[in-house]
Amino acid sequence: MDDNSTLLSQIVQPTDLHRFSLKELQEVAREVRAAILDRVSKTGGHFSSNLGTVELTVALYAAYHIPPDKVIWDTGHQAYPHKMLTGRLDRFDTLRKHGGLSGFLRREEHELDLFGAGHAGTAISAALGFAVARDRLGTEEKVVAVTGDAAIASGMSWEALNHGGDMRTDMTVVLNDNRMSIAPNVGALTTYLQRLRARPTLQGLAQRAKSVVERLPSPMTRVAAGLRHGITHYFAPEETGTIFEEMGWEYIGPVDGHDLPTLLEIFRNVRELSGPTFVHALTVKGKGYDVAEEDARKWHGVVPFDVGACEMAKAVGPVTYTQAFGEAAIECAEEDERIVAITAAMPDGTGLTKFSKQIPERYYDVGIAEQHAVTFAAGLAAGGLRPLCAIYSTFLQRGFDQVLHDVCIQNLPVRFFMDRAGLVGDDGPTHHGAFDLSYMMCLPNMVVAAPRDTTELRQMVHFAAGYDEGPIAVRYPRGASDDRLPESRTPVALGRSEVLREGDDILVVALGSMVSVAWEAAQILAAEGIEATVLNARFAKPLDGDAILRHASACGRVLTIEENVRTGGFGQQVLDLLTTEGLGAIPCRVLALPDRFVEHGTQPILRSECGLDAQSVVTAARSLVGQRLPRKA
Ligand SMILES: Cc1ncc(C[n+]2csc(CCOP(=O)(O)OP(=O)(O)O)c2C)c(N)n1
Repeated sequence: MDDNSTLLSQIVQPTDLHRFSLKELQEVAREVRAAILDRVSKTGGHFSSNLGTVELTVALYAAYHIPPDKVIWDTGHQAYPHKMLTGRLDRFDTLRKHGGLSGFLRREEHELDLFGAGHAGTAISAALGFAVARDRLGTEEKVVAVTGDAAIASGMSWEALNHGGDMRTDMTVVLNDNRMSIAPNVGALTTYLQRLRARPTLQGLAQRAKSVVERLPSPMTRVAAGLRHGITHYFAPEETGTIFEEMGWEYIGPVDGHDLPTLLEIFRNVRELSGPTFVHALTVKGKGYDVAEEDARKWHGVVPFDVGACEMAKAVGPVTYTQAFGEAAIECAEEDERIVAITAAMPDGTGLTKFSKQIPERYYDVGIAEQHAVTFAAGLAAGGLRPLCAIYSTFLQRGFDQVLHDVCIQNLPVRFFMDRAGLVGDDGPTHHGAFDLSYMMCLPNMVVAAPRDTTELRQMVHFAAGYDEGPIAVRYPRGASDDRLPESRTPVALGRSEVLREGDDILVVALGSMVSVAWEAAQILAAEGIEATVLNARFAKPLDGDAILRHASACGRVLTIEENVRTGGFGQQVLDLLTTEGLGAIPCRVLALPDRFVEHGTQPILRSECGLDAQSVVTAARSLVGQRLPRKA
């Protein structure tokens, strides 16, 4: 596929497609699909969603004039064809690698990544913004939002449809309906879209209209042929209006999203329309690669794989935090009938798939609806149940007001499990869980804990499940834990830390994923004659004030380390404690994520770049130990 003679390799911008014939465009689509297979099988990344958007993207980009026309993609994980048709094919070997192409959309990466994405449900709102800006600024380009059948179920998509349908703004929404979220899609809207899917496709109608036209006497033929286009593209006569039409959007569909000639004709016609238009395209996730079509869930995101063998390497290795949570959640539910589990469209990612199979009656997948998930959990708690609300750190950002207003003010016993806390790696800035300590610790009533490893996570899940006093959040990173830490275990108790090692020279207070880093640094320091006390904080809120103050005064120097932004984070709470309690003169250093968005790359690269590795702790500790101690009063 590196052959410069391919049509795809000649395309540097979407308008290059305009010079191709239909047959050549079909060849371009074939080449895009082959390139996805070739590149993603080597780099890993999002796979089946991208195989589903090939024809859609080629047809859109051939029918519209981009630029100045604008296509805004939702989430961005299905926009690899877009990247390939905007001159980035030759950089695909760097996909999701440090310094390479992002797996999502970034305005910094390309001028046709018009609106950054990574979280679902933003495209229709953003496109409406572009359309209104166009109208106010007096330009005439067309604006299209492409969204998925799971993303469109999110609240924000409906807020935007509601607004756009009422404003009558000229824009188009293309619904890429493959019936899948990452897992099978859920919800009443899915059932409704299913009913729309069952209607004859426009291609089917076109076929029917064609046969009617052909059977008409010849004088009628020309008139009828002229009408055929209108008949087939603007209504399905036997049906009532769709919900989209009721909301002010011209509904066009359903249309086979892999039928390039029809898609082209439809998009060329839609481009000539004005007002809010909604195109419903039916696609197949994983299209063109059999095993991915059969199991789009497994092939949603892939590690490098052997194309011929159609098989991904099985992940072998220690238990991940996600698995540990999933297993502990089941144990807790078996012990307490009141326990229910909630996910927002991430059963596999949060580890709840096993729970959903074993205890289906107490499992709720609410779709991409994090805000609802939180308030639903609050309602369940107020109603007497004990919800485990498992949402990635980054996606829970969506539900901040719900955590504050519905959970914390009412002090309800909702248990949050924030997977992917800290640096997640290849997904980059939209997905790093860099803020949850700050946004959870600032809330009255909220308890915040972070385990040092998967065994401690299990302990914390059990602790949280039995904590009836109010809300509690447990945050843990992507992947598996470091098992080099000492095996001795003490029970988890509210606001109590654990001393892993004692030394006189410096106190290192570490939280969660950073405990093993602190431990490793302490071994290096010991070899240099610097003895550190390593405290596994366990709770960021409430802090174990007694232990921190006691060891801080004994050691005379304090270093904190956490995988969260510095501002409003764990270290700042420790500094505040020391100052308030009269130990403000002790030399301290806070190691935390910087006040900037961290790019994508592997977790070890990013952690070391951000100064959150053992070497950085060693350097900081050496410098603190080298500082003169404050004179004793
Ligand atoms: C707010 C938010 N929650 C969850 C996710 C995780 N996520 C990424 S893609 C995806 C499924 C998207 O499905 P759909 O919109 O139908 O697109 P498809 O992949 O099927 O093309 C989910 C849940 C996310 N990106 N953003």
